[in-house]
Amino acid sequence: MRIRFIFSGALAMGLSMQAAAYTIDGNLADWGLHRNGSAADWTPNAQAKVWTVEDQTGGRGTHLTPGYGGQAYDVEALYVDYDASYLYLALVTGHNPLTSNCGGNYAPGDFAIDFGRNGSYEFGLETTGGNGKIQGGLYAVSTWGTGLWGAANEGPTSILNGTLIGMGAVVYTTTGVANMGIYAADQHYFYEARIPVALFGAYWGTGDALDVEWTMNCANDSLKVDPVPGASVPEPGTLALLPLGLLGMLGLARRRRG
Ligand SMILES: [Ca+2]
Ligand SMILES: [Ca+2]
Ligand SMILES: [Ca+2]
Ligand SMILES: [Ca+2]
Repeated sequence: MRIRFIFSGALAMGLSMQAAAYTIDGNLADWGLHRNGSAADWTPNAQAKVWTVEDQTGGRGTHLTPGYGGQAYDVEALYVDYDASYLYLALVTGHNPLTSNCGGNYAPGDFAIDFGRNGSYEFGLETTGGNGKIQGGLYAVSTWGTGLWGAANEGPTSILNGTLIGMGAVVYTTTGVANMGIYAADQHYFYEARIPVALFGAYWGTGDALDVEWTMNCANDSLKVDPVPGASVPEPGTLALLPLGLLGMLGLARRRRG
């Protein structure tokens, strides 16, 4: 009982500093996502640092961007959160992770991470494993796959060559579920992942921005988001607003004096 009490106390004290905690199980309810058949299903908990939604629908011939494939290749939503220990990722897609026809050309890609947002993706998190890569491994990537659409891709596809830095965790679902978002009959699959931020070394926590991107090996559809770790560094938008805010306060003070 005493141990439990101390643990609870530590949890309570740490609550204000605890930015995020997710169970990496492929169930995205802990991100605040729902399956009510409404557009609001995609909106995560307020704590999520950055996220983007691009829910499309249609048959295999339906254009996505840059490629085709309709719901079966639709990358629908990508979410990023982090705390002092981990970078957390969540992905919703219409692409079944078991898709592997044509020698893997249409199989799932890996999570790609670009520090500095300069188009060079330094790190990759291996999603499904295979081809000598360990599922959940974080790689310093020397060669990325590039998909079918050249410069129109938002980013790379799968880790082809790289050095294993350490282990994260990736869980994904292979049974499609319906009733998420307004295209209620469409099937959806989920990826949930975390990476210890210590594995990023000096890249992490310097206020440097990063991109996280995911697509499948054909890159028919992709999504990218831009979190900013080291949030103590104000973004340019915040800085620009500061003088206006100060001017407003000065004006208010003058009026009160007058
Ligand atoms: Ca979860
Ligand atoms: Ca969709
Ligand atoms: Ca999409
Ligand atoms: Ca980079």
